[in-house]
Amino acid sequence: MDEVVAPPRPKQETRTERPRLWKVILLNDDYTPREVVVRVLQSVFRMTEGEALGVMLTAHRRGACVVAVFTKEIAETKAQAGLEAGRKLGYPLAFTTERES
Ligand code: TYC
Repeated sequence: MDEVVAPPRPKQETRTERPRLWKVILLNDDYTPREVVVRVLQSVFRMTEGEALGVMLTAHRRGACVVAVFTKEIAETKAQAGLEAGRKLGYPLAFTTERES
């Protein structure tokens, strides 16, 4: 049987762009109790108590701390959820989002 050799296929350019990532940043304030910050970080960002304590202390000492990195929509949703969790308890806990790189 004759062998049929397929002609080489033209190379296809496939460019897969990496999704841009956004940081969720916790901001320090003078009113929210430390335990509240830790509790909100644990519930909204699924952190262990130790992780949450570290992030809270960094924000407390330096003014802000990156909590986590997500795609834009998830970062904004998480920041809003953190803000609402603090507000529900009567505190002005604040988060912002910032594009990474
Ligand atoms: N600075 C607050 C206090 O002394 C605690 C705190 C830490 C608040 C981090 C917000 O993002 C924050 N009670």
